Amino acid sequence: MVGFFRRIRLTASFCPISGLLVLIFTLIPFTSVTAQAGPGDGYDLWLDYQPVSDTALLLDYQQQLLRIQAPEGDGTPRVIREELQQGLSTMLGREPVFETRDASRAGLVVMPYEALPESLRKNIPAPEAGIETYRIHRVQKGKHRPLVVTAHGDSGLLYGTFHLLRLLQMHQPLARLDLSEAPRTDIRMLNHWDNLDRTIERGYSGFSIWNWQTLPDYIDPRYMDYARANASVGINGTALTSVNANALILTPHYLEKVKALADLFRPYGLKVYLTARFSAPMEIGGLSTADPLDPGVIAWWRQKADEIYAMVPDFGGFLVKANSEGQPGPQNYGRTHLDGANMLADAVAPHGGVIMWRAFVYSEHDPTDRAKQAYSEFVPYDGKFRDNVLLQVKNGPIDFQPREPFHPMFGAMEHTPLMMEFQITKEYLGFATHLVYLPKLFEETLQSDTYRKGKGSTVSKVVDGSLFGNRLTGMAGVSNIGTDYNWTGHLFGQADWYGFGRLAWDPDLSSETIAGEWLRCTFSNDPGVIAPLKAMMLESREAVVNYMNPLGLHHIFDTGHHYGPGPWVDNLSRPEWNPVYYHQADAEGIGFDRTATGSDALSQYAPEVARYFGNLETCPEEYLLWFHHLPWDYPLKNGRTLWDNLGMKYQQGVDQVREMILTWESLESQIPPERYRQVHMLLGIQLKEAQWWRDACMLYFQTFSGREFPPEMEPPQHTLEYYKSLKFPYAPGIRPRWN
Ligand code: GCW
Repeated sequence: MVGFFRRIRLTASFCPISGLLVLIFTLIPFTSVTAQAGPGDGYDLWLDYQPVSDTALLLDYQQQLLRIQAPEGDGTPRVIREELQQGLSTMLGREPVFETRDASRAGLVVMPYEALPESLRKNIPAPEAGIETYRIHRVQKGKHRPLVVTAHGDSGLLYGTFHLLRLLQMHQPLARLDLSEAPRTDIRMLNHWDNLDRTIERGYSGFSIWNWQTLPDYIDPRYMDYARANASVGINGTALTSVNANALILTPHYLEKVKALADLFRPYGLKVYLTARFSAPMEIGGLSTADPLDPGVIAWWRQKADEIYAMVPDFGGFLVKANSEGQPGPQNYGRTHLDGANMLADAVAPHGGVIMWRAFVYSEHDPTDRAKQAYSEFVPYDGKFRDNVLLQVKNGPIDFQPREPFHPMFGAMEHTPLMMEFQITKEYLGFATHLVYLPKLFEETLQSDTYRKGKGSTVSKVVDGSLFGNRLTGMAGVSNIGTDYNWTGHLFGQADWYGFGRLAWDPDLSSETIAGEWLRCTFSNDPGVIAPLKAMMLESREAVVNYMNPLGLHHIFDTGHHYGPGPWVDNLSRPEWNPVYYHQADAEGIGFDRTATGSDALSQYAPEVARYFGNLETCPEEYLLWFHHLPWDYPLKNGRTLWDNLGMKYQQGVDQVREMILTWESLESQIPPERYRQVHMLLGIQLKEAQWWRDACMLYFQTFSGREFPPEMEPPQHTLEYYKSLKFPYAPGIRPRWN
């Protein structure tokens, strides 16, 4: 709300009389709607623009930045001016003045490159081509030496403005600034798994922020703050609805609401996308088939696309989950994924739209290793998709586990743009209750080497299109946002949203850099706060791997809700839904053999990668049980048995959470009390759940290994029967019904 309310408060300072009235109005929402609002509540995300405390720096900023020349007019120019006013007045303690007449007095110039006066332009290198690129340059020559933010398009100016504000939040000097930025991917988007009844599949921070009931007439201020937050990290797309799609979103009644959101988001450079239910022509169109080769179906989708584009001219396109986990798709009619994707692509092509076709498919009728199925299904179609189709591929071959090797499709489809899909919401990482800094996980995937064009063929280069010269590129993140006051439930979950955006912009950014930025913008510039918190965040990902799925274990979660351990579950209808399918524990040992003696999933990687993971000498221990089935007494690098190491890893995860708690407690005096208490309580839950994971998994695996726990491990707190008896029918995030 701050974006909205702060703007109102700022207006007050210009006119004392209206100021009084405004004050009355602002008090109402603060006391009624937002009863818990206050310092440290987290609503402002990384945009809370703390006053600059360093006096010398403050003076410098005030001298340079309080007279501004900025574009006039509505839309993005208005957003830019508002953001500058909000950010600068709060950080610098004084209202900036927008120069409309004498631009030569402006210390800060935010203008399109083409509109800069010649005297400035000759001293500033042009930004790279593109409407989203920008340059921030402090002019060094001539009488007038402003700081200039310039771009070829509105979006670039907006992104440059946010970048400048971030630099100020991070207390960076301005004197010699010269930086040039261009996004490395075209589509940088959030995927909301939000249902029309406002529940969120795998959502752990409240309900959907889209209030479909009151749209299009009631505009929640959150919508704008959502768009601002996304724009501030360069996110330029949002798929509003779940991939387990409901066809109703494509009816006129809902499209009016979609249009309202699209109109609001446009000035922030944020495009709207929708999920397309493949059977929509039957469910809302009255057709008797949804066969993608049927002329009536083809015409229906074309007409539907025309209808949407008439309302939302910059509509992004459709995101599709087809023939996956019970969703309808072209295979229901004996057609292929290729037929389905291309048919939809033709419908949106005349309007410049794209189709993001998800590669998350595995079949209950296919007895081969689930990890192999998407590759087998899609790779043969390489080069056959229309130009406006992207395949959206999850980071790993199973499903958003705490650790997976990169998906073998990355690098295997030279002629098809592959879009990365990360999960920002923590379905398999402790929900919104656990502090797990995800950019560390994202970075691990992006920096993995596919070896498809020799050493250095990283996944990041597949995603940004540079490895094969793909024209269209993108990255999607499954959103962790809901109606919780601080958006993400856990304050540190905001770092995952932030970090996703930053990595979509530049897939080679380091997770450490991102953590530093987020901490400075969210907490403080005090190195005594940043250093310990950054270390804690960077360590947190390995901690969750250790206490949930160490040494390459995966998918041993309790079923359905995926809350807590369930390695014993073996009674689900589909074999690959059962955790026992993934760990394969028996009296001899544990692990999934994906080498040539097993499922041979390794053969889907480049030979160098296959050899690396396949050879026990070189396979990193983090991936051991992902690729190999090994005896309990197999010696690991430290000379101890696999069994002992398993217990030691689980214990290490628990100890790491204890360390995180100590770190947090050591900073109590430097963190706003509300924020301190909230994170502290959540860390307490994380510790309990880490112990639960350790005890439940080790007791269960002991029934196979028959060995004593290693001395390093604390004894379990309960029996295996106790852990097995735990049931959580109301754990959050499960879809109300499968469509
Ligand atoms: O991770 C699994 C989830 C499903 C999800 C599916 C998918 C939207 O358990 O809830 O459905 O993946 O990605 O399609």
